[in-house]
Amino acid sequence: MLQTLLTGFGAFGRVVSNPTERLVRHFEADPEAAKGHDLTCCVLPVSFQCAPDLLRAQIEIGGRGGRPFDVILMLGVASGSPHWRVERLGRNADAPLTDADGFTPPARAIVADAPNTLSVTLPTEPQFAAIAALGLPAAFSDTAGAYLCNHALFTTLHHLKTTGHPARAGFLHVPADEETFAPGITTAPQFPFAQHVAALHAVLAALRQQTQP
Ligand code: PCA
Repeated sequence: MLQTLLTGFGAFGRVVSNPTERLVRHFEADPEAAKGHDLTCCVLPVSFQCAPDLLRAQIEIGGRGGRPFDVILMLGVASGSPHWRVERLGRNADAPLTDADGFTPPARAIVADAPNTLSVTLPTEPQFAAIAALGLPAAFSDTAGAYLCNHALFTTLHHLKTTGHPARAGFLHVPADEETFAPGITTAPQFPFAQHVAALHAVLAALRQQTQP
């Protein structure tokens, strides 16, 4: 059984209901949903000040019985995306974009004296293939944006690297679903939440095959 940390984000900006929060809650409520994974589920606030600390704390606490995580799969909504985006890189750069706390970070490196990019350590091809096999649009991505998702991804990859923690970490950006925005305010692509659930099922199954400890 893999010890797996599954994270999503809460609401921010025009995203009144983040599908990744609902996905994490959905899988948390049904422990059988992710066969082969002992899931620890965590919904993060869209907060530059809180999210990285919460992630680091959860990684140090570990999964069931304090066992170290084998897999860290982070989810975020890419609200204008027509694809499920399998992220390949975290970038060491913030942009002055305001978070849900009203905080705006300066445009600068996230971690001074760290590399410009860090590669995710979960295998990406099986995630892509799992989503595509459902007939859903999947894409690889070399930028997780310049907002909280990238910030959380980069700080987590950096933390794992500098502490020598064995967990493998990755990030999946999902498109909007029918509840993401208030009605009528956007023409962004939207997919039924049931497809989000199916995609995450498939990705977790693929990761189980690829990452047995
Ligand atoms: N998406 C945002 C932050 C939280 C989320 O779900 C992003 O792509 O950075």
